[in-house]
Formats: sequence, C-alpha cells, structure tokens
Amino acid sequence: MKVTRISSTFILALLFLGMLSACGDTTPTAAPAAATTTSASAPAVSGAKTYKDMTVCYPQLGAESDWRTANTASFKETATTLGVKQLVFSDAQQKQENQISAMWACIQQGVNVIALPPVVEDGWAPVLTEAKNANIPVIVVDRSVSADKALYAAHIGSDMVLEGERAAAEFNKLLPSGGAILELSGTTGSGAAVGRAKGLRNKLNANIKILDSQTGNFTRAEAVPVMQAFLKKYKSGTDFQGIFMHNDDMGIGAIEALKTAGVKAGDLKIVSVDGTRGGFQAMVDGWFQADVECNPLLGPQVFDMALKLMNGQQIEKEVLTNETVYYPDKAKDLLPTRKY
Ligand code: GYE
Repeated sequence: MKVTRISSTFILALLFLGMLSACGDTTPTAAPAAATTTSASAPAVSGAKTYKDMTVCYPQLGAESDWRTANTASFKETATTLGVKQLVFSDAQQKQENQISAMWACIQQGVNVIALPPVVEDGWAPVLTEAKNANIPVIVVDRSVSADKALYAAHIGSDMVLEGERAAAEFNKLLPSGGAILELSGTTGSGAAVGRAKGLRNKLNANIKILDSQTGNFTRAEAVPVMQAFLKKYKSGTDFQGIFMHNDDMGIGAIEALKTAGVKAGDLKIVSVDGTRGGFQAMVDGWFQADVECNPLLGPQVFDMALKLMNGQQIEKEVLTNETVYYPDKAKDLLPTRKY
C-alpha cells in the first residue's frame, strides 16, 4: 500500500495542466452513484473488488488536535493493515479551500472513493456534485455537511449534538444550584462546534447561564489568549463557576492560562470533549470533572464501507459512533489503556 501525500503545488499542477493521475491508478471507478442509500444488487462473487483494488482519497482537514492526529493514524494504519492499494492523503491545515482542491485532484485522478472530514458544514455542494458526476462516492467522515444528502453516499461519525447534551447533563449535576459557565468553542461553522453548542443549550438547566462563548479553533495555542481574555473580563469563581471546552486540546491550553492567573485545579467545574490522553491527565490532575468521549478511530468503518460501495453492496446512510462519558474516579486506571 502506498500513502501518497499531495501538496498544494501538485494539486495546482493537476488542475492547471488538466493531467490525469500522476499518482498511479487512472482507471475510472465502477462504483455506484454517490447518492445511493443503497439496496443495489449483491456483488458478483467472481468480479468482487478487494482492498487491493482500492484507491481512497482522504483530504484530512488538519492536524489541530490530538483527536485529529489519532484520526489520521487510524486511516493510515487501517489502509496498511488491509492492504489497500493506495491512500491519497493530504492535510488542508484547517482551510476549506485546500480540502476542496485536494478533492478536485482526487476526482481528476479517478480514485474509487473519497472520505471527506469537512472542516466546516457549508460550501460543499459544487465539489460533491463534481464527485457524483464522476461516479465517485463520497463518505462524509467525522463532522457533518449541510449539503443535500443525495450528493454523498453516507456519513460516519459522532453525534455532536448528543455530546453537547451530555456535557449539559454534567453541568446540571456539577452546579445543582445553578451558576454561570463560559464556553470555549471549536472552529466556527464546523459540525462539531455547531452540534456541541446546540446540545449544550438543549439540555442545560435554566438556572445555569452561558456567560460568554468564544472560539479557540480546536487548538491549544488559540485557546490560551481566549482564556486570558475571559479572565480579564470575568472573575473566576464569582462571575463564572464552570467552563465547557469543545475539545481537550483547548482545555489543556486554557488550563495554562488559568494556572498563570492563580486558579487552582478544582476551583472551577470543567467539562470537556474527546477523551484523549491529555483529557484523562487533566481529570487525574483535578482540572476536568468529566470528559465526553468522541472517538477518532474511524478508519476500519470507513474502509469497510468503501469496499461495500465499490461492490455495490448495501450501506447505512448515517453511521453514528457509540460513545460514553469518562470521569476522574476511573481516569488514573484507564489512562494507560488509552490509544490516543
Ligand atoms: O473533537 C476535535 C477536533 O471533529 C470531532 O475536531 C472532531 C473534533 C474533535 O479538532 O478535537
């Protein structure tokens, strides 16, 4: 199996020169239209495609968090383990235009399947239409898109609204007499941030107020100044009693700012999302009171579905990951078992 990294220069070269693949397989796929839900006929046993025939495009959205690093590793490791012919991997550095360029290049190349983890929800219809016209099924992975469901084959990922609702349930338990919380939100316009924000508001008790909400773009580095600005504006413990972190990386960045300001572990009720090793460590250290799981290890499910699509087999349109909530009491025991 070869993992191909595509650079933006390469993508531009492909687009401008109108070249067909410089990366290997140029055979147009025989996969069904992306829109099928599907109840297509069973694969012909003799002509069934295997992983050895499969070229998958994964225009990864970035490397912003430990969750993302684990997600990338899951795709690369699964491709190697299964003996997939080619994984066309790229890193869009959290820029939608880079993801779209990478998709165009994959369509030109004639990959069998595109797995798309969309950085934001909106703006995908033109490139999804192009993939559909080229008969290349797209599996939307991780975050959701707002485009018409007929433009892609399926979505595999977490229920981000449920994650926000689970966080709300934790605050309801942690602040039984009410109070105020801050929200450090993920990338603006991303399915993960939109869903988590919505879920929080769906289930938060009426006596808990959301004092302020700002984005830290899902990164540690960007969370630090946001937390510093919060601490200038509001008095910890008086104006607010808790913080909802949309991911562990931002939580870890925020902890640095809190420590510098003299806030101690346990002074505030902090609930985060992901369940990474860093999040578990923050629970062991007394900073997080709960961590809502979001599982990044989606490679096996995606490749399994990609093969089904190549063989015209039936697939589920929406596949949600089974997840839970982790607490400090078990964090120490579980930490060594965490894979990411
Ligand atoms: O929670 C965060 C990452 O989209 C579910 O993106 C993913 C989120 C995850 O940057 O850590």
